[in-house]
Amino acid sequence: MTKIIHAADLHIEEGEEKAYCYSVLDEIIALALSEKARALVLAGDLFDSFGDFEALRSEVCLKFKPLAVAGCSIIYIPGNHESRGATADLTAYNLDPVIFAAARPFSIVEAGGIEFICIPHSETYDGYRDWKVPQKKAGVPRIVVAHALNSTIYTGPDEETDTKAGVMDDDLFARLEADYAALGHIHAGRQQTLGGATVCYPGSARVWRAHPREAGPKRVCIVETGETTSVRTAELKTSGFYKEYRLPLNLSGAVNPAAVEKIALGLSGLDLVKVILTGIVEDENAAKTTAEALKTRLESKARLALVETETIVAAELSSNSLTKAFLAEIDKLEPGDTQSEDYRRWLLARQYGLEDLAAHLVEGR
Ligand SMILES: [Mn+2]
Repeated sequence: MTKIIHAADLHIEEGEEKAYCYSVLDEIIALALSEKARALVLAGDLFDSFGDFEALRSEVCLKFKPLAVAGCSIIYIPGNHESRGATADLTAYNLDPVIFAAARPFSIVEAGGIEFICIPHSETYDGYRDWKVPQKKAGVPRIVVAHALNSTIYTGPDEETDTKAGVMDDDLFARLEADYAALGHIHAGRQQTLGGATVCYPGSARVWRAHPREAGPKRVCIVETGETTSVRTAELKTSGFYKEYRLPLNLSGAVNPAAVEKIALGLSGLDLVKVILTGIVEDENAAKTTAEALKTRLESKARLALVETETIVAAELSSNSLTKAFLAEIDKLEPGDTQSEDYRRWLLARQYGLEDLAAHLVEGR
C-alpha cells in the first residue's frame, strides 16, 4: 500500500492573510512528513490568484524542500484561481522541487508506484473521450488529479461568482480507470464513488472567506492505495473555523451583552467570526457604535472579526404602545442558545413583527 496526502484550495495570498496561510501549509507539510507519505497532491487553487502565485511561489517552493528530501513527491495542478489575472502561460514555470503539472489537457506523473493523471483546471473537459490516455498498467494504482465541478457529487451552486469552474462528467473517472480522484474546488468536503473511482474533495484547507460554506473543520485526505483504496480525513488544527452569528439590536441600538460574551467565549484565536446585527433601531448611529464596540471585543478573541448591520431605521417606534407590548412579550420568549433553530425562528418572528409595526406606524401618520 502507498500513502498519499490530498489537499486542495489553500488559496495562499499576499497581505494580512499570508502568515495564516503559511501556518496551514506548514501543518500540511508536517503531516505529510509524519505520515511518511510518498506523495502530497495539491488539487488546485494553492494560490488565490496569478499575482499571488507570482509573488509567493519561490517562498512556497522552499517550504516543500524538506518533504522532497524525505522522498515525498509534491504534485500540484493549477486550479481556476491560478489563472485569475494571468499574464503568462503557467506551463512556463518551474516550481522545483514541486512537480507542477500545468500542461493541458492532461499529463502523466509517476511517483511512489502510482500513476497520476494530472488535469489542470479548464473551462471544459468535453474532449476527454478523445484524450490519448495509455492503458492502465497491472498493479499500478491510478489517481486522477483535477480541479473541477462534478454535478453528481455536488449539486449546489458554484461557490464562486467571478470564476466558474469546468464541469467533469462521472464517465471521465470510468474511462480513465481511476482508483481515486483527488479533486479540488468545492470548499465543503465531499466523497462519493463515481465511475468506479473513489472521488474526493477534501474541502478548502483554510477559511478562505466569510461565507457559510466555509463553516466546519478544514481537512486533508489521507489515501492508501494498492489492491484497494481507502480514505480517511485529518482535521487541520491551524485552520480555525468560520463562525457566523445573527444578533438582534433593541430599539435603542444596543445588543444583549450576555449573547456577545457567549460568542466571545466560544472563539479561538484562529477563527474568523462574523456577526450580523439585525432588528429595528430608532437611530442608526447608535447601531454603528454598537457594531464598532462589538468588532473590538471579538477581535480580541478571534483571528479576524467582521460585524455587519442589517437594521431598519424607524424613528418613534419605541413610543408606540403596541410596539412596547409586542417587545415585552416576545423578549420573554428568547431562547438561550443563539445557535439553535429555535433562536433563528424567534429572531425572524421578532424581526417580522417589528417590521410590520414600523410599516403601520408610517401608514398611520
Ligand atoms: Mn477553485
